[in-house]
Amino acid sequence: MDDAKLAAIVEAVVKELLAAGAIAAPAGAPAPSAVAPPPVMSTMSGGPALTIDLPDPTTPERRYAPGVRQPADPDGLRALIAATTARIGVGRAGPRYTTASLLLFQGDHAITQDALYRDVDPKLLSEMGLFSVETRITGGKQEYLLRPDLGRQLADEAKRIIRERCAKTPAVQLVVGDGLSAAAIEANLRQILPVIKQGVQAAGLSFGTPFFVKHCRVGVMNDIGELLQPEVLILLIGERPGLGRADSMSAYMAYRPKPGDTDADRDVICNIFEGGGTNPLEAGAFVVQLAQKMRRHQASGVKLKLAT
Ligand code: B12
Repeated sequence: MDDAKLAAIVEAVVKELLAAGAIAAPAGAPAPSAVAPPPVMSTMSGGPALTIDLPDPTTPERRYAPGVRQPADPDGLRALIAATTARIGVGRAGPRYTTASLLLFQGDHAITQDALYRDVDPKLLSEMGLFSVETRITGGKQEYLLRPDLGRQLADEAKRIIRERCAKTPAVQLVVGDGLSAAAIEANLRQILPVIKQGVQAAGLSFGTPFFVKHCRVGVMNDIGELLQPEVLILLIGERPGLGRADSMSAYMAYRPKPGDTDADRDVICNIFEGGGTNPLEAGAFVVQLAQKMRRHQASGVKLKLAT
């Protein structure tokens, strides 16, 4: 592009910005010829004006609205979008995301981060009758994310408390861990815990003293197994949140877990959440069934698969 063309473009842009009041005119400069109407402003408590010119992108109608301009096959596009929760058909502005699509992504990412960095509400834990212990993580969530190995081991103090407060050698021991989503525990625990407890007791099995582990990873099951020696150990834990989906919980289960066990010795019932996943009430019943199956075959994980 030659210099004259470039200068003309710069001049036009500056003129537009001056007209909109976005930049101040240099001293002595002539006033802009045409003054554009100001954008719609909403002022919060006398603070700086904030321009909102987009509808909320998080509503279900907006979230799944096709963003492609003039699609060749509009019905086909709608059918594709309806077939998945993945972000497809969102359209683009040149080579970039549209602003609405970018805002939606950032909003969903914020939900994910909140679920991960927040602690489970202590009121919920006391309502469910759970006392709380911690793993070897001492440096908060940041260390939890960086050191999964420490999240797989109970702190010495936790071991002492568990020994003191829990019944030993129960048929079924239930433990709840925050894992990667506090929101998942808060969304599902009230429903699933009573179903599991009643199901275990109705089957005539002893139900150990349930408790909560903060900064918890799945591997902590081995330490708990060594301490309490349950036949079946159930760990309800928050799954890694997806974008905008933070309420999904898993039940990891093992038969007579002990130090050295791996995920090959465990089973998982995953995607426990209302509205699209396994409903927590149904999941609770399924967990009890699986616990009975583990006891019957005296095995879990790959060994259980081979035995059935
Ligand atoms: C992250 C993840 C992984 C990671 C785990 C690494 C890590 N350090 O986090 C990797 C990529 C290694 C992985 C591998 C596998 N995974 Co995976 N994984 C997940 C995911 C996305 C999140 C799990 C999570 O949030 N855990 C909670 C946190 C707090 O636990 P954690 O202690 O940090 O991490 C442990 C668990 O994630 C566990 N784990 C991960 N996957 C699996 C699968 C099984 C069967 C078991 C017992 C344990 C297990 O391994 C980690 C180390 O102990 C889930 C999806 C979901 N919706 O849950 C699938 C999921 C659990 N995985 C699944 C599967 C099938 C597998 C594989 C068997 C795939 C394969 N064919 O190889 C392997 C098994 C690996 C193993 N550990 O033995 C399925 C389980 C389905 C089922 N009901 O059996 C899920 C639900 C995905 C799906 N929808 O299909 N996985």
